[in-house]
Amino acid sequence: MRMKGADILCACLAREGVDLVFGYPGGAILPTYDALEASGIRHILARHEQGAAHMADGYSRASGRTGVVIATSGPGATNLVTGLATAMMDSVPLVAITGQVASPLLGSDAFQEVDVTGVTLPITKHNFLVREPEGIAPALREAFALANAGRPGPVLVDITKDAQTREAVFDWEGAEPRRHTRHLPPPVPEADLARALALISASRRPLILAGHGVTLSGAHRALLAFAEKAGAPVAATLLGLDAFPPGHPLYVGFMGMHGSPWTNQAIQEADLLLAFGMRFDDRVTGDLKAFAPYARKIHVEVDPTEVGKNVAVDVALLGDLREVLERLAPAVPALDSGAWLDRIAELRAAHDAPAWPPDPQGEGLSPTAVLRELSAQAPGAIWVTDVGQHQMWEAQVVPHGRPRTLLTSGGLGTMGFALPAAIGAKLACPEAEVWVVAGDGGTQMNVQELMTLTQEGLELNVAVLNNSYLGMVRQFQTHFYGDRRASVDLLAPDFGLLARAYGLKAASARTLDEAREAIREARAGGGATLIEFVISPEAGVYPMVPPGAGISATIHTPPPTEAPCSGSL
Ligand SMILES: Cc1ncc(C[n+]2csc(CCOP(=O)(O)OP(=O)(O)O)c2C)c(N)n1
Repeated sequence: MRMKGADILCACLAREGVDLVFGYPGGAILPTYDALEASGIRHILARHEQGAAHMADGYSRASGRTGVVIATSGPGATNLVTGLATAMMDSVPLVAITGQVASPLLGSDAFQEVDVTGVTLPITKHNFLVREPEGIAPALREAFALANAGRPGPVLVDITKDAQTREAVFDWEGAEPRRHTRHLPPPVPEADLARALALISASRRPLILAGHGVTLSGAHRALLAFAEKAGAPVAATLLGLDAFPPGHPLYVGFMGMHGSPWTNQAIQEADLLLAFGMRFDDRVTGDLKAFAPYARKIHVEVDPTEVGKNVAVDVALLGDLREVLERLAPAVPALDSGAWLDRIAELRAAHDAPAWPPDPQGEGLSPTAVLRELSAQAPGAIWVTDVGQHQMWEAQVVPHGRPRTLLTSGGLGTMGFALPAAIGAKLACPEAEVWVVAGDGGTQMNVQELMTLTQEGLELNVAVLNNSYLGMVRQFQTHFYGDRRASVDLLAPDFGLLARAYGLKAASARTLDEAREAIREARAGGGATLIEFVISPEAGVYPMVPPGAGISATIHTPPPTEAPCSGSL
């Protein structure tokens, strides 16, 4: 059947099961927008293409489905860049569709022309420039397959305007994807599994390091079964915090730069690390030379380029984590790890009383007390955090553990991520309670998406932890730049007025009682609420392993020079 390229594109989206896309129109993508209108696919109009990309990302992280974002050529497409890089670093499956100038104009510096495939080459798994309507269905099908094959990630399809308007035969079957199979590792050989099992059987102090791969491969149950059978404790990266039930006796805790000291110490004392779907990011390992000196290492990873990249491993099992764990679990022995679990309990007891992390020093409302209150009132929520101190306090304080309930930009650390990603998450899971946790800095980065939230009638709540600083940067300056505070005093608008201007309800809290009440009222419903929590400006996130240092250099408290409350604006 002959159809316009834009209609072919919409037909492909429908066949891929897409019923919701995010985007922002413009000249070079107008034929597609026109076709979308008639297609029945719901379109969420963001206020900025970066917001649209994070929405598609949040939608994908919350649901496991492929997020789709659409933008026009030139500035529309370049505005996607941060969103694509964010998804790339955290292995989130996205398909981005951009309009391109008409093919006769390509390379002529035409109005709104940018070499988008060139720009996005390093921040996508793959990208396509499509100049013919016949190329749309094969590129789209390939894009969806690639976005999800092996290690997931973003794929971009740039389509010239004339390819969208000209006609071609729509041949879905003939466009079956082929190339993506190259991205799938073959099944893990039995011999490799046997080598891993031999190392596991010989271990007395094993430690599982759970990363984002647990969620991406749907391996939560397989991980629990494996850990319980082996009697192996589990530590989590930031993106692995929702990989394992936090109340479980085998759960050790959050590892890395702001992780719990006993978790980091357990890594140092382990004789075997089982790295499951994590990539030894520098925020997790610190100084590689000092990292886990006594441990043999088994790495289960779907992306071959990650193996041996940062940390040399003894056995690499290349494949889908869930499959590997399901094959390993029946054969794994119950380890004699009782003394090791006692040792971890001892390490924990040294830090865990009365509550960990301790409330930060400084006058005023404590951010960790606010987050404790939030998680007590909203225990089943999806948490979408921005980047900065608040992100780390949230990771330390709020128990996660149900899959896809902590959405955060771990790899790229993108400020401005949380609000749009939460909009995507709420659209993916309309029944879920969704909370944004952001700083005053990050909130101002994509604040315009509050209007998208209101236009779509979404009920989600935004917690702004306002310390009048770019707090995390200020903390680094305190420790590593002699407390010289260059460009971190941040004037914020009146968040209450701003929220109301965007159609939200608003509250401000300076005491814990006010915080409690504001959270209660926000949860009572009747519309989205933005709550500003005016927190102690000087509060720091501790412990902190300095960048590039080993855990012996961990900083537990602010230096004596850190003046209380001097930075209030
Ligand atoms: C887009 C972007 N720009 C800059 C940074 C560097 N950065 C990391 S944390 C941070 C401060 C964040 O301040 P705020 O949003 O107020 O949160 P807080 O740390 O105070 O909780 C900055 C500037 C970043 N991560 N992302």
